[in-house]
Amino acid sequence: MERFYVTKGDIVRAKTQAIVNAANTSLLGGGGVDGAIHRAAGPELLLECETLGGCKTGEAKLTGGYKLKAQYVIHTPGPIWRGGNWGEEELLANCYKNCLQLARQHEITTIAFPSISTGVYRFPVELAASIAVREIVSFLENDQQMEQVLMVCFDDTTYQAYEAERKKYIKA
Ligand code: AR6
Repeated sequence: MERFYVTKGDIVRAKTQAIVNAANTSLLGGGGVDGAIHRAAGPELLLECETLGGCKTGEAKLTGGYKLKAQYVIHTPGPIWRGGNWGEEELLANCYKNCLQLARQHEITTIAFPSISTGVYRFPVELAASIAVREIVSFLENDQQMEQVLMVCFDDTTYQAYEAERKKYIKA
């Protein structure tokens, strides 16, 4: 999986063509990574988001990146963790699938993801990491166009969870 990397840092500084925003269904901004992306992109991002009519959990919508280094932002509302019996795992998998599909439709070749749903939405990080890495690896196995997928983790615990999952896919 030489096209997939796990890194630690702030996603607003990512030099990829697109960055993913762990949004909410209104797409009108919030805290966490969503707040950081809107602050760094500037007010025009919110103006474009206001035209989109929100987004369902697990789906994805694309906007410009404005003042960000990234050309595009792909917004996806992750599921709120409610104990695991409310389709949370499938919804989180859909976030990764739909973001990657949308990226492919727009001929995006480099993309960075934050750890969707594991902040305010309280999705357990190890489980989230196993779902995210499985979906990214499976996408890359069937795609020749994507050159780089980055997971940008904000803290050590998150980084370790995703890196441990990534290592499971490296052939011995
Ligand atoms: N770069 C990378 N990761 C970050 C950054 C950053 N700049 N800032 C935070 N994280 P969260 P969620 C990490 O809460 O759980 C918002 O209000 C953070 O440490 O941002 O999907 C939205 O509007 C955590 O590991 O997203 C929604 O209402 C991960 O990003 C709600 O929060 C996700 O944490 C979405 O909650």
